[in-house]
Amino acid sequence: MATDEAKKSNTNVKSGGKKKEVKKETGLGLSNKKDDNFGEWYYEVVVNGEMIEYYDISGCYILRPWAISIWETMQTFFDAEIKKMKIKNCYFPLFVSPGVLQREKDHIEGFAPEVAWVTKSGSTDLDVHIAIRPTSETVMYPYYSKWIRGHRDLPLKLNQWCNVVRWEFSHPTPFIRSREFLWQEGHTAFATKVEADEEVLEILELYRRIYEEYLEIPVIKGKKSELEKFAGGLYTTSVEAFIPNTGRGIQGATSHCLGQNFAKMFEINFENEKGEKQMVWQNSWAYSTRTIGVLVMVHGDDNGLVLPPKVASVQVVVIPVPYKDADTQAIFDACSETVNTLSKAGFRVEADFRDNYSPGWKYSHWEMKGVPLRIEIGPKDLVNSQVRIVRRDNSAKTDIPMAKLTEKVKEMLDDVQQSLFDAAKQKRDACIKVVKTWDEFMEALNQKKMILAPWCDEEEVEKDVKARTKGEMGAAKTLCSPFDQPELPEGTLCFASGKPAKKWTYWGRSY
Ligand code: 87F
Repeated sequence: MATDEAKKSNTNVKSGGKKKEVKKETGLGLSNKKDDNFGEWYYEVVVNGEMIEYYDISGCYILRPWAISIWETMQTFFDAEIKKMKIKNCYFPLFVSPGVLQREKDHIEGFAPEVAWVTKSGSTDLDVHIAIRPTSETVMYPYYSKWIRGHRDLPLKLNQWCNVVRWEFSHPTPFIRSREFLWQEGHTAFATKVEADEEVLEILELYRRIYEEYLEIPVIKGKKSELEKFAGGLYTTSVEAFIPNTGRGIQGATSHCLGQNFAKMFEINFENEKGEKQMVWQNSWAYSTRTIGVLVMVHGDDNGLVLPPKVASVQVVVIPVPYKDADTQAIFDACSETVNTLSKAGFRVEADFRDNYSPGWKYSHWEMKGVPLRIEIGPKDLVNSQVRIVRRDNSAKTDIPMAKLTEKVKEMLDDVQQSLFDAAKQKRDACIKVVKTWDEFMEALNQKKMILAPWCDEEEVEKDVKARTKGEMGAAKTLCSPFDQPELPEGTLCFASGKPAKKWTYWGRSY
């Protein structure tokens, strides 16, 4: 795979450094196919689809309007939902003092190499170095300790939309693994564990909805193993997606119950109704711009991005198709009218009137950007009072009478939205393999499957599976134990240890 560095300037360069030969005349099109060279295909799609521009610091990317508009749609949904739950937005500083960061040192130890530090101002060394937040527990919790006094101060439910920095050393990938990314982080404190437990699942359900109802990506809700959970917390829940092309699971979002660990560290106490001092119960939860990467990987195809209508900033693009002797002005007018009609009906629609590009070039351009529907209007359409609608997801072409435009566009957008989910689910489900023995497990792993296996739920056994599957492609680990558990008959044995199985768990390689 070409390096991050090499991709900055030219996305049409193959790994070998040779320029691609095809589609020279337009400069459009991808030189890599999704099924042949997935990694390179992904880099090309995010750049040519105008979501990402490479930046001169490795692992950092420019998020262009086409990507940010998707982020904003998810943000609007999630923000409204958490406000219904009485969670309030706030903003804490980007910088963390070393003292406060150390208070969390037990579990931060593993993360320490990823923390970026400010050590200078101008040419002067700072007396006290300042960390850049990789997550905001240590930034926020000292103030939770100050603000929470009595039971009337609870629950305290805050969220912030911000950027965080984690100086990753493993292979950076736009959206999926970047050194700076955007997320929301929710941090809540309750008087009781019952309330905390309930919120963990309520938030997880919102994450499921982002993936399944907006991005049309099937996810599995479940609990992380002891080894894979957030070490600072009590338990971790997640939504897990799967990328069929690489055979890797990907954690879509996490919702943690922190228990009272941080309350202990940061002395977040309150006086209950009886005047007794108690520690709060806390949760934290996040989803990030990684969602966009999963979207691209799951739905994109050899012609570029494929966007679900709900998150596409342009849902319909109207392209005039003038012929030599046709009445160009009349075609342009029909396009404008189409845009007006559809905008008034509430669709996000744009016409591409640029006169320096051919209709064919425009088709490829908007296909690359993943616009769900394309409307073509040419002389024949004018005569017949119709438009031609082409679906991005399956290339189906339909001629629609002008009189039925709004109704048909609505129908087709809904259908595209649903079809994307159905196709993604079918592909994902075909990658799930249920196994009972180690041999079946290894076979499925080699076939890039997501594996559902009965497990004894012992940490040592998971470590052992990791060790036994170590290799070039990375080791297998648990993805989650699904909340939706198939029946586990008495006497079922763990696929890896042969001990009695306690639960069904998903395993696989992962991002
Ligand atoms: C990297 C450097 C320093 C992850 C890190 O998941 C610290 C950390 O604490 C770190 N990478 N984490 C865990 C983050 C846990 C938690 N934070 C709030 C979440 C949800 C949002």
